[in-house]
Amino acid sequence: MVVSREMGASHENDSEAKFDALRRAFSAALLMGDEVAAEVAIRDALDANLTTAEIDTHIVVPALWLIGDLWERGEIGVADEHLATQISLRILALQREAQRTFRERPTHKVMLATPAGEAHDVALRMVANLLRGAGYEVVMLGADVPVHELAGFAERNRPDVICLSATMPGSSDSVLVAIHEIQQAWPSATYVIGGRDLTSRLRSRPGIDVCSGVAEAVEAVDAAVKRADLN
Ligand code: B12
Repeated sequence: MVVSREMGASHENDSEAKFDALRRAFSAALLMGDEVAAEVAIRDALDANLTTAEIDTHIVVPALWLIGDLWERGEIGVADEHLATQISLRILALQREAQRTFRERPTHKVMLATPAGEAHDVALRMVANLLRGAGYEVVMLGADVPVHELAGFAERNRPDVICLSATMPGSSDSVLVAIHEIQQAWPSATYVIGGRDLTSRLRSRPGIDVCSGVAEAVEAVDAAVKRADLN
């Protein structure tokens, strides 16, 4: 028992060391605007059999947060931040190519968007990747979508689950307005939502699951779909 606990701890240390090395390599590549080095870091992560959720959570997300902190402190410029974001978005595409898709849940459709005024959609793109990998049919509308468009699109396309994200102050109000409008047009959907402005203000309630990280998305959508299937 003692031995297996020690082995468990050393396995965790190994994983942490692996995440740490890859996170440093990826962050350095973003800071230098070196797309090739960024891709090498992510290919190393894929070769080390890290899952998409692990790569997002332990490598790409902290690197982007670091970029944001340096940008806020004026240590890097807007162009550096934009380049880091573009490289990260290309990395998500690379992950998507590398991903094997299991068609386990092909009959369920998930729609993703950020409401009008919210430009931050990297987290949702990660969620889209994870859901595709899990076999969901994914409809990614992207950022800054007017509320009436979201409602109309949902009514026409009938998603089972809708994922929304809110980063900027005030965006969670837009998310709540969007949910209200969509519910009028298409009442059958349930919601999985996240983003720093939401998690600081809202808690999960029936029909709306508030997640703090992209790695929670598949489980939350699975649970939402299961509840809907039972009804
Ligand atoms: C990239 C970036 C941009 C890009 C976005 C491009 C894009 N396609 O998304 C651009 C250049 C457009 C941008 C614009 C702006 N930005 Co900006 N941006 C960032 C940056 C550097 C990274 C954001 C990011 O992608 N993070 C990685 C993602 C994966 O993590 P995350 O969003 O934090 O999400 C986590 C959770 O919240 C959760 N999650 C989020 N959504 C969802 C959804 C679901 C369904 C689930 C399950 C989970 C989930 O999962 C993630 C963790 O696993 C951040 C820095 C930071 N600390 O985040 C600043 C940051 C968010 N931006 C900021 C600012 C101020 C702006 C601008 C106002 C700048 C300006 N003066 O123009 C504009 C506002 C635009 C707008 N109206 O929305 C501030 C926000 C401060 C605040 N809250 O008040 C930050 C924090 C930078 C800073 N430190 O000052 N930005």
